[in-house]
Amino acid sequence: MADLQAIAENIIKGQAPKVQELVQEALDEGTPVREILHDGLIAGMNVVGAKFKNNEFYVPEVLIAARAMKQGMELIRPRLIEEKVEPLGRAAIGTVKGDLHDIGKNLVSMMLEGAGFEVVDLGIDVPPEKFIDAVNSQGTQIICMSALLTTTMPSMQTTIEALKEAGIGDNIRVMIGGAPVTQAYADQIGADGYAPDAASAAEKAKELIEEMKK
Ligand code: B1M
Repeated sequence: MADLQAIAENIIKGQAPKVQELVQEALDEGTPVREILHDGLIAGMNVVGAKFKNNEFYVPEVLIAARAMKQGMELIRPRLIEEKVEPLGRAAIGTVKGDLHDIGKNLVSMMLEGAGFEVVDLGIDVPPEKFIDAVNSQGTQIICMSALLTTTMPSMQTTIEALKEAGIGDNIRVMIGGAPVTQAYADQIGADGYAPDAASAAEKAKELIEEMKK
């Protein structure tokens, strides 16, 4: 019997080689790929997210756990595609135009992936057109914007306006975050969601996807 609990535990410990070994074993034994994903990899990242939120884990532990998850994902990705396993949702993430800070954005991206989202990472200094293009060409459902500078926060509003002008604002959800960003700012510029940290961002994205299904 594949030990999915052990996969989760080794994600939490950030033991990438052990995760790979256990995932491969589970695949060889014919464990359904959905189970490996949900009860192994995602289950582990959920714990990592909770620990990060409670300040039991800091950035390095999350990065190491996320690396272990990514290596496990590499092994199952071809099977997920083959078996047409749908992701929880499709998100595109980027640090907004003029802003080069990407550490927090990368953490959010990893937590979203860990929660079961397909994530397109658009990188840093992302202009509105690139976000629009992600929606049109990748089927993005949630646009995630990060800003670390008070001077680049207005790029979030510009992007929301550009999404509306492109006629796609109603079909997607927009989530924002970053150290200077607040819920009040999100309300002010018409963003659908705000999260103060990477673990909360994954939870908020799940909420937004649920809302969209209603
Ligand atoms: Co810059 N920098 N920086 N910097 N830098 C800050 C942000 C600053 C607060 C430092 C300071 O003055 N005390 C200040 C901003 C002041 C302001 O506007 N309020 C600042 C400045 C001024 C600058 C420059 C202008 C400096 C200069 O050149 N004169 C310049 C700007 C460059 C540019 O972007 N155009 C600059 C450059 C840089 C470096 C390149 C040197 C480097 C970035 C390297 C990189 O990212 N690859 C850097 C760094 C490292 C910082 C500090 C030290 C650390 C930022 C960080 O990574 N934090 C920062 C000071 C500080 O915070 N102590 C500072 C860790 C990270 C995990 O947290 O990004 O907040 P954070 O992400 C969190 C949450 O915010 C949230 O989740 C994450 C994890 O929990 N979150 C989201 C983030 N995005 C989210 C999106 C979501 C939801 C949640 O939904 C989509």
